[in-house]
Amino acid sequence: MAAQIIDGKAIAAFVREDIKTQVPGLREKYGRVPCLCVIIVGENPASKVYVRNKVKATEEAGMESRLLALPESVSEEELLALIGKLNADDGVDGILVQLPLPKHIDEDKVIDAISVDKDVDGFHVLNVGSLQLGRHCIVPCTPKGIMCLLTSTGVPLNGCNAVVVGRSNIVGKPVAKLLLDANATVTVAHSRTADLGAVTRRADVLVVAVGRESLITADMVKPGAVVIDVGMNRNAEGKLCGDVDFEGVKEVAGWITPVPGGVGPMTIAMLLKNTAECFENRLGNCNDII
Ligand code: BQF
Repeated sequence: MAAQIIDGKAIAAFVREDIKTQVPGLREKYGRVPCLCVIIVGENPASKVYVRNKVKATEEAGMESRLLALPESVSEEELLALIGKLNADDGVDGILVQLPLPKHIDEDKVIDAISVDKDVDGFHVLNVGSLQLGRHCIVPCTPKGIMCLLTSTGVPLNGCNAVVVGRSNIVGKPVAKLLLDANATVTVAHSRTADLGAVTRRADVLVVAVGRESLITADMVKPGAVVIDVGMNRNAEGKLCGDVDFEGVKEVAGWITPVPGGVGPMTIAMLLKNTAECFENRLGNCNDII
């Protein structure tokens, strides 16, 4: 029997609608709506699309967005100075620097310059540390969206074998921690894993975030498994595709996310959630002092 398709686009639309209904209440309570500031450096076409998606979603939810587009030639000092200004701006609740940055700019330095309470991406070293320690933190958007998609299937994570393929700081490592928190037995596989198929075939839940087209084929998937495809690749025909051979794997898996329309839309929806969360964290605390 063919897999059920996890409709990330529909679930994301539901989350976005839910946030939209909450925004008037926030305006009532705090006198303004959450404000997300998105910084893009240079002309990377994919980054431009992602940034446009983020700004559009923010505004459709009734929140404020500010887009700051800087030339490729901007210096690290100038970028850090801008972030310093936004940190000090009480009207800004979330700051997002679209990655990747040009090679002459140190990404770690830039991310850690963002005030931790405005770090909507959850990439700041203190957010990463807090996530690993199980403390309160902003959870990175893509891992948070993946957990939301897994919950939507109703498949229990408690005691399951979860395999994460990919060990990036943005997806692999944080999603492994979230799965561990959900009581899955977690294996992290990567480019040096010996016999990847033998590892992935044991997975009840398989999350693939590598960036290689058709890395995961039907023979590598356990019948009935939940397969989450985080890949964003362009194939030979220029079409968007994931890391999973969707046509083959959907005949074996129990559940599968498509690309596009799977994890991607959830990343955007979770960004809106994180923006509202940063807003409430900041303004809620501020009211306590007054
Ligand atoms: C969809 C991203 C790799 C590297 C850096 C919807 C997005 C993508 C796809 C999107 C992504 C991927 C983003 C779909 C933001 C997700 O309909 O399938 C939305 O905008 N994303 C990013 O900001 O940086 C990335 C992937």
